[in-house]
Amino acid sequence: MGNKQTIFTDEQLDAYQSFFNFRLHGRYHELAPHLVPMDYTNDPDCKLPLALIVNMPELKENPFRNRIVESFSEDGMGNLSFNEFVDMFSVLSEMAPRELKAIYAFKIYDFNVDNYLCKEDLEKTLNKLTKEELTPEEVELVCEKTIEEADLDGDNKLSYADFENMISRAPDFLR
Ligand SMILES: [Ca+2]
Ligand SMILES: [Ca+2]
Repeated sequence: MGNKQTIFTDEQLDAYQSFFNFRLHGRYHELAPHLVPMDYTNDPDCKLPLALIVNMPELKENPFRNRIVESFSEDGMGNLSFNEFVDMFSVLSEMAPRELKAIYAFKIYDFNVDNYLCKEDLEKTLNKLTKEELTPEEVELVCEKTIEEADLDGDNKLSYADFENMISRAPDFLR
């Protein structure tokens, strides 16, 4: 339909994407020149370990750096192929759609990877966000309140649907 509101034309977006990938390939290669080939035309089977990636300047200061990398890693260990590396930077970029950011925020906060945010997940999240400035009692209280308000189906944990509903009411949350 004719209601697509984009700032860029498709051609501009493609060009942007190619340039973005090209630059990222440079970054990826730079992290481990002995592991990463320059030529990616045949999609080489190559992965970089989490320890190298979390030290990149974009992630280094981020309290969720390990969880971010793990969330994009198909093997769950935090090793990233070049495609996963591109996906990660796409979601972290300002241009990423809100919906995509929400999906990955949920994955990142789901520390025990059971597809729900339980009280323990939220406590870990909050401790990281507040750099442990709150007392354990305060953290517990905030997490209990959050679940109480966002848990639509009453199972005492947040499914993605609960989470989505919660952030739609608090638009600043994803920042
Ligand atoms: Ca969980
Ligand atoms: Ca629920």
